[in-house]
Amino acid sequence: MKMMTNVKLGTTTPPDSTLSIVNNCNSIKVSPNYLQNSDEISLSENLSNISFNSGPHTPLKESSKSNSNTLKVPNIEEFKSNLPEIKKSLELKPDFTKCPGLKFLSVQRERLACRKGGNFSIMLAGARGTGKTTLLNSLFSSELLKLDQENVQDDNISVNRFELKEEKLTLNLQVIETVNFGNTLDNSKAWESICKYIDDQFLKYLQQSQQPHRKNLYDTRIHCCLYFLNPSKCCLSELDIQTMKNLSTRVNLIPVVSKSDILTPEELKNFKSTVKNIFHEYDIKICQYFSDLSLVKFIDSLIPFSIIGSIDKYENDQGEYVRGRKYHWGLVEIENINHCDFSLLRNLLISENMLEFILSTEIYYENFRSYYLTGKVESVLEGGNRQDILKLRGFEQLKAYTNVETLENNTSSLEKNWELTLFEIYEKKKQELDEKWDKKYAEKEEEVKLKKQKLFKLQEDLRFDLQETNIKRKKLIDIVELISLQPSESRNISESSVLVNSEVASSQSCESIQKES
Ligand SMILES: Nc1nc2c(ncn2[C@@H]2O[C@H](COP(=O)(O)OP(=O)(O)O)[C@@H](O)[C@H]2O)c(=O)[nH]1
Ligand SMILES: [Mg+2]
Repeated sequence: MKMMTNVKLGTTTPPDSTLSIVNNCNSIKVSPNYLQNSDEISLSENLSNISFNSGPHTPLKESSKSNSNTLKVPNIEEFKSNLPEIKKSLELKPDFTKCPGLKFLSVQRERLACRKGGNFSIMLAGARGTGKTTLLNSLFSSELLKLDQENVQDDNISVNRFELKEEKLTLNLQVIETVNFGNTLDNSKAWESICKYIDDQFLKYLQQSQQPHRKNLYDTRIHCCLYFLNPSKCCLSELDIQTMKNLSTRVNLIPVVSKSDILTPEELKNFKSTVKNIFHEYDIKICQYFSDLSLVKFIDSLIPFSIIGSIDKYENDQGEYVRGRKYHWGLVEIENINHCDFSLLRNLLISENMLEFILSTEIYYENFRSYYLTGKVESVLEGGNRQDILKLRGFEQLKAYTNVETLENNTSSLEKNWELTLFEIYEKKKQELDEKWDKKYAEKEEEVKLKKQKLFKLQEDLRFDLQETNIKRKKLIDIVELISLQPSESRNISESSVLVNSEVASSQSCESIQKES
């Protein structure tokens, strides 16, 4: 089911603005808690708009939340008639008699931007349970993702896409979250999968832009990566340093200390200074391609941002309903800059500098593109040739690159032909060998068969001899018995004659056996 929910952003957005969220993968449930300050909730399902009015704006006591949020559906005609009349502003129309109207360029640009909408991709990198999903939900004050919901793609990366609407502007938000980062026994290469994912998005864009039709480029390049540092360790691991170093060369990196409410102010201060020192020591650059240098300095002074995430609202000492985390010792307000840097981060990312992130990504992309294409040239050309081509500029370089591509194609077709020939040779040799072995096998089999037959025959003869010998033996025993019954003199003569006969018989049988074998 495709569901669209209009949610008023409360404290961060202008009073009359609304934010609609369409999630193509999952339907979003917005808890009534988040809507306490909303004057209006409108739900549209299957493109038919139904509007609900929750009555006048009154802060709700916690105990009465569920009862007071029952929604009443008014008559639609009555509702339409009560809508304020939209007056077209005459002020916006340029008076060309007085000036060329250049000042209206920004208005035109705004209209164009609204029509086109925008894409923003944010990556949340860090170990499981560091509060990535909670921070995302807090940034947009809505339960965009459930805490246990993971739309995992390959390499343990979860990707979710949302369509956010605020007034006339549509923002296509892509959220990439690492799922099992650093959870294996050997984490030395864990950073590679994240960096590969970023490079893959650049490559996808590059390949699309090389196609003849580039009207509908699908841009999944990542504009910002929030790296979540584990607050319980209060120090950086080798993996953290390696990952951030590699990320900083590919994307606008912002390190954050999540769940900073579990640290004392002293611990947080020390952790921040440790991180700053490490960034300095390893020369890890933050948002290095921002055009506004004062902004870079500002971010540098704040990193790592201390973050507390929550979408629940509680009443504070002043009687206001604020987002925060409630403990037995008190309330932590996530939007209070004395408690954490959440508001500063949200302003930086969404409200004030989203365009800086998007524009600077073009430079990261350009670096990737140049590195990738240069690598391609290098892999084809050798030594001296390569140097010459890389020194060329403009059209000459394009021409040379085209030649390289042709060369590459030729090389690959040559390789293909060569592969085919090799395969044919291999197949032929294989067939020859098979035939040779079959012949040999048949010969050997015949030999063995003959030998077997001979052995059977020999066995048969031996058996026959044995039978003969047994018969002779029996006869001899009978003779011996007969002799033993005769008087002693005649017995001596007949015994000796029997012995002579038996010796002759046994020697004859031995000879016959030897002959046979
Ligand atoms: N104390 C505290 N807990 C938090 C904070 N943010 C998230 N959590 C809790 O940490 C747990 C993991 O959060 P989750 O957003 O799912 O982390 P993920 O795995 O990095 O996406 C959940 O129980 C959250 O309620 C925070 O700022 N402070
Ligand atoms: Mg998560």
